[in-house]
Amino acid sequence: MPITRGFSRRRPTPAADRIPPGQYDVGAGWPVLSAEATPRLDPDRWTLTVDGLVDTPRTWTWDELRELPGSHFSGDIHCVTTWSKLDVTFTGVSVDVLLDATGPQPEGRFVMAHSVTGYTTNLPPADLVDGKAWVVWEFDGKPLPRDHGGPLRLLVPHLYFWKSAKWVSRLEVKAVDEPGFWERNGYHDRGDPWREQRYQGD
Ligand SMILES: Nc1nc2c(c(=O)[nH]1)N[C@H]1C(S)=C(S)[C@@H](COP(=O)(O)O)O[C@H]1N2
Ligand SMILES: [Mo]
Repeated sequence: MPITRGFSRRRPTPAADRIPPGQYDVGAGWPVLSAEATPRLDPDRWTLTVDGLVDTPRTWTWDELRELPGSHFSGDIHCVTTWSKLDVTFTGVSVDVLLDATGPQPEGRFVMAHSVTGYTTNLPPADLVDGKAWVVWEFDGKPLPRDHGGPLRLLVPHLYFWKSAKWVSRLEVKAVDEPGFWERNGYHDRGDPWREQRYQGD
């Protein structure tokens, strides 16, 4: 039986439903987007600090970090420059583990993520807890490439990817919200891809 072209509706693939508005599937590639030169960092001298308005500020060495209970994220990431990458897997430690160990105080209603390079991005704790954010050292079962933030990057996959600070070295819990690097340069404070919160005012 002939089927009239354009008449049969293609059922949306599950993948299509996973692309937020204004985004496209970048496929197998993974663009590198860095405002700074890629640093060469030695994991053996790496530390990650959680401080500011917390009961017990802490600094983990690389080995200490790797001994914390690890977990995986499998899912999709979305860059504000309109690419989305589906079905990626990262391995690291949930930010919940780091915050539970340090005890953010009630006045600590904001977090600034700092990279060793000086890059910053601001988030409310609500976007970092309950299994929504990680610090990760592995991508698809291999060490996180340097260009993509190796040895360690923040991963906040439910927000646009600029919130996922590469070469992250510090989570600072703060009382006041201050914009990070891209937020000062016009990007949205929160950056929810499903609401297309790309720029301030969106
Ligand atoms: N330190 C640092 N982290 C960063 C950035 C950056 O320029 N410097 N860019 C952000 C932006 S805009 C995006 S889209 C992602 C890009 O990550 P990728 O290069 O691994 O794709 O990293 C985010 N984290
Ligand atoms: Mo981005």
